[in-house]
Amino acid sequence: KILVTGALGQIGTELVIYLRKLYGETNVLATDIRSAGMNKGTESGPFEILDVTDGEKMFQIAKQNKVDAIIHLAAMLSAIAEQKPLLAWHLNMNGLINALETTKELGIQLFAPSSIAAFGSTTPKEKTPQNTIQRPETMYGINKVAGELLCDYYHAKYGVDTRGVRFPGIISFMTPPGGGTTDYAVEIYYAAIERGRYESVIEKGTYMDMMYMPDALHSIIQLMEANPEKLNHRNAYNITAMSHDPEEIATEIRKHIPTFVLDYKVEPTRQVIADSWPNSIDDSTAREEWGFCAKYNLETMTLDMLNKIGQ
Ligand code: VAH
Repeated sequence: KILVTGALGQIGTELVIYLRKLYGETNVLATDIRSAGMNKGTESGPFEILDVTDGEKMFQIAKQNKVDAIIHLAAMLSAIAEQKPLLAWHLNMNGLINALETTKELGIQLFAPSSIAAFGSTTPKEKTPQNTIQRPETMYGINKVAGELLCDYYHAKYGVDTRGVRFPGIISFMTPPGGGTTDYAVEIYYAAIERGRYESVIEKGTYMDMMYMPDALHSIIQLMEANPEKLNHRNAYNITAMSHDPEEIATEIRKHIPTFVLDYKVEPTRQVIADSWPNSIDDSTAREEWGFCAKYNLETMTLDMLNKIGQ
């Protein structure tokens, strides 16, 4: 039985649907800080209100439901975290330490994602290595590096089976992203369908790693089911599918909507964050240790995004 925190978020919404198809509806307990309401995907199957900063409640829910693994997605993303850094620290770090303590007490598995945000301006920007300098300049990035270190610490000191990936920007159509710096790459597709034009908050020539949601969902399961003996890195693996700037996404969209217009209205706070992240990361370690391999590229992702949003 799997407990998902942040189940109403961009990844959580689709992960719950995916997990319920794989493992059965009653084996996936969706939780979030607010009620599901008619949120897609969670209307059928177990749901509980959980504020991940309440460690006692998290432990009780996991224990009562005899959970075997926690997939911890509840967090505050990079752009909002820069507006509310203390709240970000409280949610991102206390939420994670509660998940670590619960999985330690119950002897169960933990998936806790990191991000390309865990790298900073002094990190090599091209083909960023698995092992390299990590001095992020954002509160979210600091949370992610601290999180990686905490997850490795709980594995080394208590034997907790902690695993994680450094997610790139994730593109999807079901639930809008919540305040990330890569959100522009989701918004551009909605804008292309709804208005035929988009004003990008991220500057031309700003490259960031991206991944289509189906590849992200598959990477979580693939890592959680991987042979632990092969995992030499655990927290957290570089994974990516593509690296593009706004112009390249627009060019691909124009193959389907020739009149699409891309303008720029750069938001300095988000641009500063995007500039501090890698241009492209090297995911050869994930490929070697647990067979990660993204299926979607810009062409196939764009085709699917436009079709699904169009519907
Ligand atoms: C964000 N979507 O922008 C998240 C992610 C790599 C980006 O961490 O904060």
